[in-house]
Amino acid sequence: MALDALPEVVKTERRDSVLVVTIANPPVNALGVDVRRGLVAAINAAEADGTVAAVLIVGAGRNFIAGADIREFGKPPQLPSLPEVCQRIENCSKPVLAAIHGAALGGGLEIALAAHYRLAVAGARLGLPEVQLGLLPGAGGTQRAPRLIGAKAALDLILSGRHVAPKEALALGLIDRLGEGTDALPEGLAYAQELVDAKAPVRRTRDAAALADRDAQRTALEAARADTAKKSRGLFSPMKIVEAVAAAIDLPFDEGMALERQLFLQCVASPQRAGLIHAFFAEREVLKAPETKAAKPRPIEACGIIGGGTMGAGIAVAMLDAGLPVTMIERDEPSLARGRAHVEKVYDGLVQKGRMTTEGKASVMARFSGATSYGALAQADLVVEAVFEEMAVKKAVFAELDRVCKPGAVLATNTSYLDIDEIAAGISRPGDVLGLHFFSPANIMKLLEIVVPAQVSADVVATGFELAKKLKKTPVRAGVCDGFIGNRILAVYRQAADHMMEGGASPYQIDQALRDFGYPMGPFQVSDLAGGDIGWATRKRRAAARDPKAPVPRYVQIADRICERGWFGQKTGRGYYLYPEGARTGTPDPEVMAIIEAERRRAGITPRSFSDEEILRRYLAAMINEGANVVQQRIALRPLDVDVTFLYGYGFPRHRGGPMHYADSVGLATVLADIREFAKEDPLFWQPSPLLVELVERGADFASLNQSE
Ligand code: T1G
Ligand code: NAD
Repeated sequence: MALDALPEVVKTERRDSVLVVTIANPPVNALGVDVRRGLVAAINAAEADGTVAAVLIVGAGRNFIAGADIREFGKPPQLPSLPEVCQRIENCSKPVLAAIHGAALGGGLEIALAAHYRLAVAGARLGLPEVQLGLLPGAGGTQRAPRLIGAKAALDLILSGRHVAPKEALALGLIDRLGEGTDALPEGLAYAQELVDAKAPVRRTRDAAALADRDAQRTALEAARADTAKKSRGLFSPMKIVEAVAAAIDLPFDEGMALERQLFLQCVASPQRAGLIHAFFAEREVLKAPETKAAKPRPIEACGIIGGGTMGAGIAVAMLDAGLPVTMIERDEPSLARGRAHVEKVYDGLVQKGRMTTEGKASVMARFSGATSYGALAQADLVVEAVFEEMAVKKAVFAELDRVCKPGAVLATNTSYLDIDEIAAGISRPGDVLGLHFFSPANIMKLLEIVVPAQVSADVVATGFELAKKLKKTPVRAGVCDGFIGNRILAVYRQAADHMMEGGASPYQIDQALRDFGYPMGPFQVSDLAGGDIGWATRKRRAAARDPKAPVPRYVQIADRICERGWFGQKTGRGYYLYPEGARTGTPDPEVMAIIEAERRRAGITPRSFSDEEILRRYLAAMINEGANVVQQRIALRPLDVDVTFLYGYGFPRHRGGPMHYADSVGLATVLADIREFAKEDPLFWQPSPLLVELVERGADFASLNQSE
């Protein structure tokens, strides 16, 4: 392929005797088939042109190359493959230099490793993050990186997927030179000319000798193997990575490459790859809400928080961590002092751990102020209310905010369940009211539900998304209903768990089944962590609001019996589990089992056994079914919004992609059949979602509803 016939995404230009090859495939120069073909053609052309002495590869735009085109996975492969492209570069008879700026990740770093010389400028990020997609570096990364930097460093890079900055890359031996400036092209040209003037030889990474001391390399490998066995918790690709690097130590290069290919294709075929790649794209798609496309966010320079309790303090820390000034309002001085203490406690903890200096803490706390009079919020751009979960208290707070806040201020509530339309309707500027539902601990949990009331202006919603970006949160747009997306669905699958517990399964078996599925904790452990009293308050509120004419759903009273004893979980030393001396991991409690057996007798239930498999089917069917209702009622825009909510807010195992993606992987017809089976014993609880029924009838899946509007 002549240079003038190259695909648009690869451009070439001569600079004296250097052929500059520029990858220009926005947005991140992913190595799609055209880029691969263009790269091979460019190397062929350089090889054939006697006046070319060296080749310089650079990326256009913000990045060098962000890797293989992830969208191509799962589709029929197109040649040349990336390993072949890398082989072509490495086999070039003229020095090839890669000059890196921005991201050189995955296949992007593998291209650079196949080159003979590497330079990086300030701000570059180098890494092999394939493990985060359920994959392994499949274009020589597991064979070339160890030869260049040794097995230990290579395994750390590939198993963690972390990005390294240029200085560390130089120290590791990943690159040969640090660019002085930030523009890779002139830095690369200067280095290439230097190589030409010095008649520098080609230097194939396949021949690098960092693995020479085989024993030391094997020791590092065995340590990584043991560590991976302990830490990979059911993940497929980590152990494949260890096997591939073992080949780099034990096998000749080409045999190692062949084994890498086999292991790579096994990872591609694994459902975990599909789940992790779905999560990768879903967490980017959630940012694309109608309002963020339609409107510009309002400025956010100064923030206010009403309430300095568990959530108010956590939200204040999240804002302070983002560099924002925060004013906290509390009812009275003692409460304000408590609120400030909650905030300071977080930073004191960091200072104690040596992760912050006292000066650092002082400069952060300098942006924190507190008051008991709302007047202090007159200049706030955005205020988040986090007071008691009572409508009257919240309405009183919003009346105050309406009185004192400047025009254009965004007035947000952190309510978990209350009707935000009702709160908005109570003030003169309902268009400025938004739900910002943080999760506890608010300075840690990544999820932020952006709850959109009926009267809100689009730029207010866009401001919520902008705040999420500043706070490094993952925002999900949610409609107004009882519990929005997450807590609404949680309430349903928690009931399914309670039904199984009353029906004969122990809470400890249920928790174990969910941990085996990949959750860090089961539902009863989560209840003990969050505090049983919160759920109890919600159940009481719901019972009081229940429509007496509506059919009475099955109600399991076990949790109430436990809460009546004041056993709220970790904070009271016992809940479903016992937590001797403040232990974080609980032990099963025979007294709880006694309560459960008593409740079964009271409810006239003869307990039966549940297999782990059935526990999972019921628990996930309840989650998926209510997820479908939430999508159908447009509380969630798409199934992927439900997935991201559960990945970032409820511990759903990332490699399974989220409940709706998981449902597609199981088959919606199977899920529906299960629900219809379960409905035979409890038709009131197990009502198939009309959306689920419709999709099964149409032979469609949830993924078909994820296309951007
Ligand atoms: N392929 C396809 N699309 C990609 C992509 C990729 N590799 N990387 C990013 N995008 C899209 C992304 O979906 C978004 O699209 C847009 O680019 C901007 O991304 C054989 C097997 C590079 C650090 O894992 O980490 O190589 O939403 O919003 O915050 O060994 O993107 O605009 O439509 O994230 O500036 C390994 C993945 C691949 C790196 C930039 N590479 N990317 O972050 O922008 S596997 C990775 C990132 C591989 C080989 C193997 C980040 C970034 P849209 P963005 P950003
Ligand atoms: P909390 O009881 O820990 O704190 C509430 C704080 O509000 C108290 O410090 C109280 O003094 C203060 N307050 C009450 N009335 C006030 C007023 N009129 N003016 C100023 N301050 C006032 O409660 P929390 O757990 O932080 O919950 C706060 C809100 O966040 C609730 O709406 C809750 O539903 C919601 N929420 C809680 C969680 C959670 O896990 N705790 C998670 C998400 C959302």
